[in-house]
Amino acid sequence: MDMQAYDVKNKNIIVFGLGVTGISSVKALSALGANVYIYDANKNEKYHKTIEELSDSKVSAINDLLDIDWKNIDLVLKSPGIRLDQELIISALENNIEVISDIELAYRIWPNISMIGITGTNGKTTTTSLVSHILSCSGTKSKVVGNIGVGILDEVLTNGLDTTFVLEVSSFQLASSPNLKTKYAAILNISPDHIDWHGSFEEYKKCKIRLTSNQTKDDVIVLNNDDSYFSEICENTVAKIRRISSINAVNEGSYCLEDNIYRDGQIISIKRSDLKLVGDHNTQNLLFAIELAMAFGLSEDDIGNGVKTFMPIEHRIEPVKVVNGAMYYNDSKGTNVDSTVKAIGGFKEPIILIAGGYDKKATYDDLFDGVKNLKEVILFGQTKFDIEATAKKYGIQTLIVDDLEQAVKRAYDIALDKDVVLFSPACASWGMYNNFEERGRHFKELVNKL
Ligand code: UMA
Repeated sequence: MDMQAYDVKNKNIIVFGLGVTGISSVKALSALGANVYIYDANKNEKYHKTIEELSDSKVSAINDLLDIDWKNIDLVLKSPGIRLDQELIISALENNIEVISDIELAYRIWPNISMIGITGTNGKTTTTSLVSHILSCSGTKSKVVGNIGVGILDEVLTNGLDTTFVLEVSSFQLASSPNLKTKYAAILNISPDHIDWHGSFEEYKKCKIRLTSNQTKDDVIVLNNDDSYFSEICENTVAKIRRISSINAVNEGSYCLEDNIYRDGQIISIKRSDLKLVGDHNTQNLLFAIELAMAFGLSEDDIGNGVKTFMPIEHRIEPVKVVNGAMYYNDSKGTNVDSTVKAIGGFKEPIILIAGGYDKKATYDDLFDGVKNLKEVILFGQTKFDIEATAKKYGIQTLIVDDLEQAVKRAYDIALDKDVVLFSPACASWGMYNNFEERGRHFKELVNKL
């Protein structure tokens, strides 16, 4: 059943949360003629600055929840991180006002939008970037959106409906996306994550599976044959199932044996080694990208060109090398605490973190608070003692060294199979290097010599 396009013109919409999602949504909705009301629980300096920047748009800020006249509100658009038990959401539901995600709203406004949806516990960002890159290489206008850090609404407005949006979608976003449907979708894998937010693994899993539950038999879902929840997802979809495996031969899908890739039992011209990213998980990401791109209608040659030219972004969680089973990553662009927090958050494996650098008088609690997989933090540079003192408060093991060379040597000495060695300094490079690029290149040189 085709959905009727939803017109937001003159609708009164509350945008709850003013981060990446909120800002993109406010810009787009006011451009589309909606009356936008902004609410954010944290009215800090950044909030006031953003409100000021948005003051040209048709928006008003809500200072107190009691000021909301629910009779006049048509919709609440919720930022993904916000939990469903927040007072504003409860009040909205009591007043029979729907609370949805920005992605759901994009789908309602533009039901015929060309979208490829990708979810899963791990590998979303790489697969999303790879698919978009393959599409672009083949001459298809394409843009990454969603959990990859890009609010969808403003992107659709600025890029237009001749674009294919490759959507990285999180469980938080799916929790508030009851009707969302993409013609092509992939669920990469499911393992326990964000249980605190969802309340249970069952809920989390249900949200992930939702990416395919609205699909019809004309749509395509790519699934991981090696994943524990493969059968359960199959039971919950009517879409055409394509599968991938990095372990076994599969029919109706793609698999990889050594360097060869087979699709529907036939060897194809794309090789595993055409992709410059290492690791088993990236073999799966590659197979997913191939299946999605094929379903989308691209040729093997076009896909092969895209795969060969896909470059991990230099210095941003850039895979460098596997040494004795441990994976080394260069995240020299992690020049502040937040950026390093994000890099750490990207791994479930035990992490040996190399950090430290120029002193910007930051506080380091966020690096360690609630983090359970830091095996050791190796520190150098001006900030080494400050970071060490903070790590100690959280019971995390540290070691101080003189420079990056010693740090890499120490990491090499203690790293075990499947560990991650992450160089993400949380500080600027100044004082020891001219810039983060030079620092990152030095790290890679040292690792490549191991
Ligand atoms: N806020 C409230 N009340 C609350 C909680 C938050 O008012 O109870 C306000 C905060 O003050 C803040 C805003 O809401 O101003 C933040 O909203 P948000 O946490 O949803 O963050 P955004 O900046 O909008 O970023 C979100 C995603 N963040 C989360 O899901 C936590 C980004 O994914 C995503 O890239 C972006 O939307 C665009 O889609 C990040 C993430 O960590 C990378 N995702 C998780 C993951 O990948 O594991 C799911």
